[in-house]
Amino acid sequence: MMKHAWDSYRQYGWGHNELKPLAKKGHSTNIFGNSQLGATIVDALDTLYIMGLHEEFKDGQEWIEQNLDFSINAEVSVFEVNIRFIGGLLAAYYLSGQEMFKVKAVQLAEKLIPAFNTPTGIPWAMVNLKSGVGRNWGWASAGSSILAEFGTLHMEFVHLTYLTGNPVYYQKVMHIRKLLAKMDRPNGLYPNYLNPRTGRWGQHHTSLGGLGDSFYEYLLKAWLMSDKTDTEARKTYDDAIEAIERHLIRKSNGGLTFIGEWKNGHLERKMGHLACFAGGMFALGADGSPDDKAGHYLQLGAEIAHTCHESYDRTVLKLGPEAFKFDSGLEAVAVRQNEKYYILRPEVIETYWYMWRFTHDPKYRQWGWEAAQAIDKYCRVSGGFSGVKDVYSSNPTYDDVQQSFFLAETLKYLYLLFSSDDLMPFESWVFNTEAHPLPVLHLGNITLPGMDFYRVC
Ligand code: DMJ
Repeated sequence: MMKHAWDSYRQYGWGHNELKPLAKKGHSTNIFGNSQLGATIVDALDTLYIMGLHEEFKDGQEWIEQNLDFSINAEVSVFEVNIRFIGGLLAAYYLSGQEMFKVKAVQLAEKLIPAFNTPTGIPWAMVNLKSGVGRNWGWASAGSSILAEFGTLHMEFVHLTYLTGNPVYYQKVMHIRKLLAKMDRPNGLYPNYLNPRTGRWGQHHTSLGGLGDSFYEYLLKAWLMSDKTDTEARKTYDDAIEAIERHLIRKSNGGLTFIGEWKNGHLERKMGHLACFAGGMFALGADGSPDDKAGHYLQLGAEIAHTCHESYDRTVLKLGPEAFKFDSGLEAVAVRQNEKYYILRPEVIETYWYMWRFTHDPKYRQWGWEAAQAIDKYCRVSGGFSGVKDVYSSNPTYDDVQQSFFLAETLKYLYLLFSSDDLMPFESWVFNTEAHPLPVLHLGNITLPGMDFYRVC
């Protein structure tokens, strides 16, 4: 499947950000600006490496060496470029040892730094790579920045400081952490919106799915990546998850545990496909959780995995919808037409993989295999893989996009699910939110440059 996805992109979309597998031409969205940054190449590199597809990796490396240039007039998403490009380049560097990847990652990071020029230091959602001018999405509440966007920079930025000795990256993300720590949280929950001019929360919406998800993931992973020395991150994660469990996690009448969305004091009984990643996160965070709750969190991870599997199993295509409800007799099914699509997302398979590593219960491989077969049956077309618009229709139409995260995440997690545990072991690697592996930093007594800055402030 990886060969088909890559070869198709190589043939029809090379250098474009993504591929339109039916039209057989390049594709891009506004997260990458009006640019041809080869997002699929950068996102796929480490998957190719891990799978031993070295010729393809070399091909991608050459393209990056010769063509990837960030001095362009393009307005890009700071979050997306960080998790896909900086994450992808850093992982390619750590796996292959090729300095060029590190150099490109640092060049790109320099282009993102102007996004932090706001009155609070909370970055804008978008930045123009040439002018450095930043702004926020028009749709975000009251000009706010998004929690899952400004809260998903930590892993990559700590590595940038570690690799370059330049304290700036570390200081930028630690500043965000300190600012959040000082703020009041309604019911202990972090709202998804924060205004970077005023430093005030926007609408009080909280989600473990879209707009919130990877903020929580990065708290846990900051701790793991620091060889469990960043106890401040761990404590912040534990407190946040406790509040989420109290206010957002419920059991349906049919016994399915789900994660709802908190909207101005009201729980919406709807779970997004994106929130399914949390099963894996709970399992990953079980060890080290307070008050001997490791068993509880592993169980919670298993329950979320089960619910998300049900969301796949209750469809015609055996692929999960974008969002599913737990209301008026309906359980784990999408209601609205515009929530019935599947765009090759990885989160459910990601959770199967973490659950497999921690339990070795064969049902996770079984479920992963079902998903792989369904993707191959319903999403494979002659020009690659496409998302589908309705997982409840036996005759679905295609969206004609091969997302770069399909190669970065979905296929990587599937491969790892069927590999032995000593491939990319958790003792040595932590995966960023785009599934790019970064090594655990065994710093011992060494402090990162910039840490002192925060000690004295
Ligand atoms: C990916 O880009 C990342 O996993 C992100 O954190 C959330 N969504 C997509 C895939 O669904």
